[in-house]
Amino acid sequence: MQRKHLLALIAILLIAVLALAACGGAPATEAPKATKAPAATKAPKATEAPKATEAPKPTKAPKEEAVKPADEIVIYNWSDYVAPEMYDKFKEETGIKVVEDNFSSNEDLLAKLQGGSTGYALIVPSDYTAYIMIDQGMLEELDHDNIPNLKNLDEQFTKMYYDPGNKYCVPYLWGTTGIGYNNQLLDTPPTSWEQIFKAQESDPWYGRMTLLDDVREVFSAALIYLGYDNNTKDEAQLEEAKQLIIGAKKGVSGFDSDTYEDLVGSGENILAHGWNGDFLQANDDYDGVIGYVMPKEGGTIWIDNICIPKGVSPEQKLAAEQYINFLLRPDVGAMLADYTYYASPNKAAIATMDSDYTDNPIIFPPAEVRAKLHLIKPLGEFESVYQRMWDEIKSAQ
Ligand code: SPD
Repeated sequence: MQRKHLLALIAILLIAVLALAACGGAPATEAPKATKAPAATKAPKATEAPKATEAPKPTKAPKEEAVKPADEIVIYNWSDYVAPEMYDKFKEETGIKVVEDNFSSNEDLLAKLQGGSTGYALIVPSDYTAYIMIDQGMLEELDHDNIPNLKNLDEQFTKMYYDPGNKYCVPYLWGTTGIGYNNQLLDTPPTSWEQIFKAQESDPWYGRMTLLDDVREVFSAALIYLGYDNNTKDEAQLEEAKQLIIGAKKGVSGFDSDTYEDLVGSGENILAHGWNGDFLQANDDYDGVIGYVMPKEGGTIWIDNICIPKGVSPEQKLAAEQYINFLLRPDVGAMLADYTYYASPNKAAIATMDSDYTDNPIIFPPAEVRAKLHLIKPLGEFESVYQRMWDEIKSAQ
């Protein structure tokens, strides 16, 4: 090949190599793949919330502020139904002051509560009234964790028909209703309701006796005397009892549930329809001149209960439960029973008491007397018939 042809061939080859280099193909200059998005612009998955707005993980609920007991509560109670030092003792031990207000009958208590807010943290209804209140949703449920001394109750008081299991109430004291008399002014104790309902002007007690100011108690005495059920719904029987009571009014100085025992003790009166413990208690002031009998026809037996009305604040409820627990202590239960002379449902308290109390047949009636005692029962709508007749008795001349 001629030298000029060789040079031309080299020149062509050189141009071809340069042209190929200009069209790419070498790895060092590889362009980024078009489908590969840069990490920085990667879109978040649709279900993945951006970190900044992510909801906080649920943490433990904040601890509930512990309820502190109220520093003062008001109890609505029967009169002379507490040992006065009990309130002082409770205040010393807990700092909680108990203030007492009084009622004279279950009907007054019920009406007051039905009338609306009262400010009471504790009330003391009898069995049949506790039943009505529970039935009408008027009571708070008790927190048994705050009342460990419930274990001191005699078992029978945990099974009462009106509140099995003590869900709402705790039995406070129990007793009977009969006749008290002044043993200095009467040679022989009364034996029958007849002496009240059929008193003659010639009887020394005529005009010197009282009947309880209590519709169901007075009707019970009259119905039992007549030989009827003291919870009768028979209007003819009730009418007969009503006439009997109206007929007795002339010989009765009044209807009284608060001072009758003092009137007998002082000698102003000779007889009174009343509650066993009230007469025994008054004897401490009147040198034992008051006797008490259960008439041969029988009488009533009742259980009073301590309960918390609906609508109290959590602080008041706790203070009230602490008071109930205090009451159920053996020493405090004994103090209550010893002062009031009523029968205690607190077995642990009774175990600490002496035989003056435990063997007293007026406080704990023997079987033959128990057999003649009747509970007052709730009567539902029919209660209004008793109330109407009671109003007629009160207004009769
Ligand atoms: N002084 C206290 C009297 C308590 C009487 N409560 C009982 C009433 C039953 N009907």
